[in-house]
Amino acid sequence: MTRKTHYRACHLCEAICGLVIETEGAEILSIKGDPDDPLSRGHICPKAVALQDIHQDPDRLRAPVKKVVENGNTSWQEISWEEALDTTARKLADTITTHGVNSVGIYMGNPSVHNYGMMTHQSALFRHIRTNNRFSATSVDQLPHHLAGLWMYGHKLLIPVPDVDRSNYFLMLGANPLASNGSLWTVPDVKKRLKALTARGKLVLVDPRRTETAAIASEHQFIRPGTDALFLLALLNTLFSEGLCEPGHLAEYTTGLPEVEAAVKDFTPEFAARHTGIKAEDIRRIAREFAAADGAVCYGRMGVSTQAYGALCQWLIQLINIVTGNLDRPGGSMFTTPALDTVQTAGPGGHGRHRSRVRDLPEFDRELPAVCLAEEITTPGEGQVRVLFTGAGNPVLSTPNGRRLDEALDELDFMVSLDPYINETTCHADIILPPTSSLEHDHYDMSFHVFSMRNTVRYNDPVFDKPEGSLHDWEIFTELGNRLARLLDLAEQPPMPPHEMIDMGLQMGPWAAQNLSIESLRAQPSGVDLGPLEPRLPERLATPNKQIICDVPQTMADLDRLRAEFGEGKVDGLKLIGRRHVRSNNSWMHNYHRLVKGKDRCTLLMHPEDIAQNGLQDGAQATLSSRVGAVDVVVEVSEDVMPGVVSLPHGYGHHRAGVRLATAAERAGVSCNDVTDDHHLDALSGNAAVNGVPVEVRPA
Ligand SMILES: Nc1nc2c(c(=O)[nH]1)N[C@H]1C(S)=C(S)[C@@H](COP(=O)(O)OP(=O)(O)OC[C@H]3O[C@@H](n4cnc5c(=O)[nH]c(N)nc54)[C@H](O)[C@@H]3O)O[C@H]1N2
Ligand SMILES: Nc1nc2c(c(=O)[nH]1)N[C@H]1C(S)=C(S)[C@@H](COP(=O)(O)OP(=O)(O)OC[C@H]3O[C@@H](n4cnc5c(=O)[nH]c(N)nc54)[C@H](O)[C@@H]3O)O[C@H]1N2
Ligand code: SF4
Ligand SMILES: [Mo]
Repeated sequence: MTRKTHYRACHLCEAICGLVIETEGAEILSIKGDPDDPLSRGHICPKAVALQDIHQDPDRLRAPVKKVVENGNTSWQEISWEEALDTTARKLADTITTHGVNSVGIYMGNPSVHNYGMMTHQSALFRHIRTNNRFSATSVDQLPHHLAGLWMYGHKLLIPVPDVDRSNYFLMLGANPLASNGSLWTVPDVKKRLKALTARGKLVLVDPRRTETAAIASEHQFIRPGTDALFLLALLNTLFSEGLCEPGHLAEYTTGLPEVEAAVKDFTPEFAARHTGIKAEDIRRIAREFAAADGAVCYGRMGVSTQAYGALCQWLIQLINIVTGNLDRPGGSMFTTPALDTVQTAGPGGHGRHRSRVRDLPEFDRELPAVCLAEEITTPGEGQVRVLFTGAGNPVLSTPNGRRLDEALDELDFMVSLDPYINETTCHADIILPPTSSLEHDHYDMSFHVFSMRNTVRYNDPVFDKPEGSLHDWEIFTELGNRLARLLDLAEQPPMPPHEMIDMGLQMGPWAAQNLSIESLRAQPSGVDLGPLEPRLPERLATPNKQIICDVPQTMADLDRLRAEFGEGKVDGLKLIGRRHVRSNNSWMHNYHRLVKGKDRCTLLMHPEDIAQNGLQDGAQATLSSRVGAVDVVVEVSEDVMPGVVSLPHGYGHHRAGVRLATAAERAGVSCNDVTDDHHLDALSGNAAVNGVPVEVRPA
C-alpha cells in the first residue's frame, strides 16, 4: 500500500489550522500541523488528532437507520438510502399538504457552518419548506454580534475582528481563546500572538473566572455575570466626559454619536462599580489607557453575547472602538477581505419581520430563537410544529431547559436527523441520515475566512475516497429536496457540487485578479496568503448612505431595560456561568478516549466562601438547581471563580436512555442546560442567556 501526504484544514473549530495528514491505504499514520499554512503557521491543538478517532469511531453511523419499536423495546435498523429518503420526503410532503409549511420545524447546529457543503446546499431542501419555524445554534451563541453588524454597518456578517498582531492594547470580555482557540475571530496560534501583544502592550481581561487566558493577561478583572453592559457604558461615559473621543477618519461617515453621548450620561463608573464589582477608578483608568494606546481594540465573545444584555454589549463594544478611532485601523478592530465574499453573496439579514407563535419572540435572518423551540412543538394550534428536521445539532444538550425539549421531541409526529451519531437529540428521530465522514469530502472554509485576523484562502481535496453507497451532507440535501419538489409539484434543482459554486465565487470575488480558482488553490494546498487586514471603510459599509449608525434605535431603547433592572439596589444570589476546555467541543467530542481521559471535567467550580456558606465541601455531591430544573454534580473548590459565581461546562449528560456513544457514556456528566432557563434570555435579540443564570446549590 502506498503512503500518501494530504494537506487539509481542520474544521473542528474556528481557528481552521492547517494539517498535514499521512495515510497508508485506509489508515491514518499521523496528523501534524502544517508549517506552510500562512495563517496557522504549524499550530494545532489536541483535538486535531481526534479527526482520526471520529473517522474510525465504531459508533459513527455508516448507513441510514430507522427506529423500530417492538413490545416497548426500541432498536435501530439499517435501511437503504432509497427507503430513508423516500420515507422522509413523503412525511414532509404529507405534513406540508395537510398542516402547512409552518408545521415543519428545522434546527441546524454548529458543525453545519464548518462543513461548506451544508451551507451551499441546505437551501436545496429548505427552499421547498419555507417554514417560519426555523431555529439554529446562532441564537444560543452569536446572534447579538450579527445584530450589531446589521444595525450599525448594514450587514449581519460585517463583524470586525481584533488586529491582534499590530495591537498595543486589548480589552477582552467574556472570551477564553486559550481554551476556545478564538471565536468570531479566526486566530490560530492565539497564545503566542497574545503573549507577543503583552510583551509590547497590554491585555486586560474581564471575566467572572480567572481563566487560562487570564493567566497570560496583563490584568484580569472579575465581573458579576450579566453586568458587562454597565461596565461598557461607564467606559463610554468616561470617554465622553473626559474628552477622550477621537473618531478621526471615521467622523465623516458616522452618525448619531451626540445622541449616544446624551444617552450614556447617567451610566457613571460609580453606578457600574456597584453592580459589576469593578472599581470606578479602574474603569476610568482602563478608559484612559484605551484612549491613549496607539492601536487598541475592544472585543467580547460568548460571555457577553449569551447573557441578558447580549445585543447591548455587542453594540457598546463597537461604539468604544468607534469613538476612539480604533475601528478600521491597523492594531484596532478591522474588517476582512475574504476570497469568497459572503457579505456580497448572502443577504444582509433582518430582525423582527415575523415573530414566534407562542411567545411572540422576534425572528433574525428568518430564524426564531432556539429558546422557543420546545413550546412550538407542545402548544396546539395552527402552525404547531409536528415534524422536525435537525442537521448537525444537539439542542437537547445545547439549548436552555434541554429537559423540556427532550420531552417535547417525543410528541412529534415524525423527526429526521442529518447526523452521524445516535445522541441525546437524534435518539428521538424516526430516521437518521448519516453523511460521509469529514475526511471523505473536500473542504473550503466558507465561514471563518470571513472573520480571520489575516486574509488567507485554502481549499483541500478529500483525504479518503467516499465509500461506495454513501452520501455527502450536500447530496442528502439535494436528494431530499428533489424528492420533496416532485411530491409538491415544485421545480427540482440540478445538482451542482459545492466546489463549483465556490469556484465561481472565487472568480467573482475581491481577489479575482490573483487568479484564484479551485484549480489554482489545489496547486497550493497549504493555502495562499493575501496579506494583513486593510482599512475598508467607508466602501465596505452596507448601510443605505454608507454611514456607520451609532444611535441604533433598538439598542438605545433597550437601555431602559437595563436601568429598570439595576436602578434599584443590588441584584445578588448565585449566578451560573459556563466553561470550555481545549480537549472538548460543545456536546459531540466526548466519544474519543484520548480527548476525555484524565480528570473529570464536568464539575461545578465554586469559590471557597460560597462552598462554606452553602454547607458544602470540596469533592462533595451537590444539587445545582434553577427555576426549571436540577442536576447533581461534584463540587470543585476554586479561588479562580468570583464569589457568587458557579461554573459548569455544557455538552455533557450522555447517560440518557437511547444514546449510542460508548466512550462518552463512561463519563456521562450532567447537562448544564437542564438548569439553564429557556425564559432567561436577551429580550432584545432573543438570544439565550446561558450565562448569569440565577441558581441555588445545596448538598445533594
Ligand atoms: N450552557 C451552555 N450552552 C451552550 C453553550 C454554552 O457555552 N453554555 N454554547 C452554545 C454554543 S456557542 C453553541 S455553538 C451550541 C452548539 O449547539 P449544537 O450545534 O446544537 O450542538 P453540537 O454539540 O455542536 O452538536 C453537533 C452535532 O453535529 C453532529 N455533526 C458533527 N459533524 C457533522 C457533520 O459534518 N455533518 C452532520 N450532518 N452532522 C455533524 C454531531 O454528531 C452532533 O450531533 O451550544 C450552545 N449551548
Ligand atoms: N475547546 C473548545 N473550543 C471551542 C468550543 C468548545 O466547546 N471547546 N466551542 C466553539 C464555539 S461553538 C464557540 S461559540 C467558541 C466560544 O469561544 P469563547 O467565547 O472564547 O469561549 P468561552 O470559553 O465560552 O468563553 C466565554 C468566557 O466568558 C466568561 N463569562 C461568562 N459569563 C460572563 C459574563 O457575564 N461576563 C463576562 N465578561 N464574561 C463571562 C466565561 O467565564 C468564559 O471564560 O469556542 C469554540 N471553540
Ligand atoms: S485549534 Fe481548532 S482548528 Fe486548530 S487543530 Fe485545534 S480544533 Fe483544529
Ligand atoms: Mo458556538
